[in-house]
Amino acid sequence: MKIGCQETLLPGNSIKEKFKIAKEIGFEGIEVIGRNLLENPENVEEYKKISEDEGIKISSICAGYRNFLLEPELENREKARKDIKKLLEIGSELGVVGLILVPIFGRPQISDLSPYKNAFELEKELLLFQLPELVETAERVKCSILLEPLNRYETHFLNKLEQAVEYCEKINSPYLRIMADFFHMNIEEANIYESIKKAGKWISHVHLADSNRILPGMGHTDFESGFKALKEINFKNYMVLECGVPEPKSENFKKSVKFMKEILKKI
Ligand code: LER
Ligand code: MN
Repeated sequence: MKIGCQETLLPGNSIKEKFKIAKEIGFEGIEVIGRNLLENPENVEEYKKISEDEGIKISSICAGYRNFLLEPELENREKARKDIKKLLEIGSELGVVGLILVPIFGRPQISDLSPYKNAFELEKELLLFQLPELVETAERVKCSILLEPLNRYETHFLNKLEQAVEYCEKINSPYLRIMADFFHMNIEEANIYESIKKAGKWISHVHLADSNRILPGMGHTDFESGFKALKEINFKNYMVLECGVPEPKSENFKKSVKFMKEILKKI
């Protein structure tokens, strides 16, 4: 298991400086923000070069597409699919594990057609209808789509790992996977250890934050049982920090990495 960090959390005034600092702290990967790359594709080469020069990999792309797959307007869904495909291509050039995908934030936007079908049932069908086209690109460019369940205050749609598993099983592609976020799991899963074990076959990426969404070790999440489950499913990919970082940042990052490495040694 490799520990990484989202680029936006890192101190430093340039991409190069951020990568240098990340390396110095002891991170093994950096998650980049999709929107920057989508809007400035000329930066892809720069990221690649800096990553090679500084000896630290780009682990993943976080979101970046400008619309959502479950919007009611055809035009907006088409825009979302176009951006997602472009980001998968960028991800492939950068050699990342995958692109994180949230099908929709907030409440349903499409109409409820009860008693025929409610909005949630229609959304499930709408997602399944669009996934094959996206998975085809993911397979071609060899960059996974990483479905991310979020807590109930951020989305009504995918809240638990087992809900994401449903789509992975139906589509059954090595390039449609799940990312498990400790912050969301801490709110939604009854037992993080059991949930990770059950979804194990599909988990390709992890986000890290403690119960209060600051650095692991600064809240009350039980990382030991979660990391143990990840070890038991033979998870070898990145666990990336997505959380607040209290000052002094570099010092607290190091403390948190030490805290996690000690757990990893123990399990
Ligand atoms: C949002 O809370 C989150 O966890 C992000 O990773 C969404 O892409
Ligand atoms: Mn997350």
